[in-house]
Amino acid sequence: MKILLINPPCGELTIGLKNLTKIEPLNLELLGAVLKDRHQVRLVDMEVAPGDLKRMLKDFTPDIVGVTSEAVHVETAKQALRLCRMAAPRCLTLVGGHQATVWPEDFNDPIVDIIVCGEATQTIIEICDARQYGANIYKPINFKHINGIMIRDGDQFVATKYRPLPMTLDDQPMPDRSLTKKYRSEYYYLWEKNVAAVRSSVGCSFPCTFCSPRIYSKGGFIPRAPELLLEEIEGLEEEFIYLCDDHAFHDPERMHKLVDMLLSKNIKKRYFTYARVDSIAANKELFALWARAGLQLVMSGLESLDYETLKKTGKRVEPGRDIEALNILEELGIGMSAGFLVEDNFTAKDFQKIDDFVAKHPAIILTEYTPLTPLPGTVLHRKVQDKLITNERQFYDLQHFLLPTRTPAKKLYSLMRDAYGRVVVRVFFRAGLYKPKNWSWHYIKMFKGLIRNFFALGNAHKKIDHVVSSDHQLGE
Ligand code: B12
Ligand code: SF4
Repeated sequence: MKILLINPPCGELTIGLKNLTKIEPLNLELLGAVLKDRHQVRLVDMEVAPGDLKRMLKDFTPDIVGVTSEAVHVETAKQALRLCRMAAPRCLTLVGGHQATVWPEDFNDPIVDIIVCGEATQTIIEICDARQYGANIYKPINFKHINGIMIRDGDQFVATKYRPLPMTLDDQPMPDRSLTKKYRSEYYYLWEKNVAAVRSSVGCSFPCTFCSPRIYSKGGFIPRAPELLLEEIEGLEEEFIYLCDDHAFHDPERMHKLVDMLLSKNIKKRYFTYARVDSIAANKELFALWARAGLQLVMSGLESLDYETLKKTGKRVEPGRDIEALNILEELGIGMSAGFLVEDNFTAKDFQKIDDFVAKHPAIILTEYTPLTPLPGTVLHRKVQDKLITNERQFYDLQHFLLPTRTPAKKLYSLMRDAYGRVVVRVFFRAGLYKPKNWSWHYIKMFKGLIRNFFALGNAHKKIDHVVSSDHQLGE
């Protein structure tokens, strides 16, 4: 059978990382890896090359099309499926991935045949088998034995039995990176070129109220064995590795084992990972080993400098742990990208406070500013969903204010824009700690992306107001 896997582009009005980073769609490479021996699999990365889908459909008529999803992809994912249906009217359409799992309601649309929830390397095999043996969407009964999916039945979806999450990721194959061969030179993470993504675990058990990954993993932590990770990392051509875990250091012992193996095999790579400040503070020696192995940058959500506000997020970080972590990172020569929540009553003074804090901590190379975003399915979303100003998912990018603000939104966006301007200047002064590799032509792309974000933030209040007022006119 012919199977087409699609990484959709972000919505046009989405801002943020879409303009600054492109990472391989590891999810589709994993699915491709389990299917490639029995089927013809193609992958289109529309995030990198939006026009590739139309080109592909000219000479590849798929039997099954699968699209992945984050919130910001809801509309573009459906649009991609519509294009496929026009070119291949009998194709079976699937949506899977993060958003399809945490908020499948977003895909209740006639263009979607099946919504796939959660980890899917086994589910996709079962769907393809069923389809091969004659199942189609007009006979929904034929897919009903497959757990962990929702099948369209008329104008609603019917969920099959729950498929429990796996206990480990050890049964998953190595991603088939040959599927993205054409795009690999286009992937970059900020100023890093030659980037590969590796997933060493999924999930996190902390109760942060705004966190979407913990909803996906149902508060569980699912690791992959260090031996398998070593094999994967060893086989990568790319030098810079984006560890795309939610909380890789959840189990320090596992990370210890992995770093010991990397060091003893003398594997020379550089790494980015997410890390909680308390796990850095509690595991200085482990981070020292990772620094030796090439860990260069960690992203940590510091969230708020005010302990009471931090407490409300459910993050469960004790006061002072941020400073301990920052001192350790500085000593080890690891940079931090520090995430701060922008509260709806922020003024210039609050941004100044963050700047003053950052000025005292040279390990902070980058600063990310995030309006508190009620991502669908989260505890926060449940609490405030009747106050949301829009359900338009393009804006669910952690850069838009989705709730009414006390400081006028126009002012907040311009404060964020100016704060990002200062981040850019700071990067030049602090790059010494991070030691970026050689200059590369993709810096031009990044520079353009920065400018795009800069203008987009300046206009964000107008764009969101425009969408909200058209929704009202439509009576939504
Ligand atoms: C790597 C990453 C990125 C990369 C892009 C990766 C890519 N190519 O898509 C970068 C850094 C560019 C990025 C950007 C953004 N990201 Co991001 N990102 C991640 C991260 C850390 C890992 C994703 C990943 O590769 N996982 C590994 C794969 C293997 O797992 P998976 O996708 O879940 O796939 C499995 C199943 O879900 C399923 N599956 C997946 N797709 C499909 C499709 C089909 C058809 C089927 C059947 C099954 C299936 O099969 C897979 C194997 O079992 C996640 C965190 C997370 N836990 O997901 C956040 C996350 C997905 N990102 C998020 C956000 C918000 C963003 C941004 C909007 C942030 C911003 N401020 O700009 C931007 C959007 C721009 C973009 N996508 O380009 C949120 C999304 C929340 C939501 N509800 O939508 C997450 C969950 C992080 C968070 N803290 O909330 N991101
Ligand atoms: S620590 Fe990070 S990954 Fe874990 S629940 Fe909180 S925000 Fe989510």
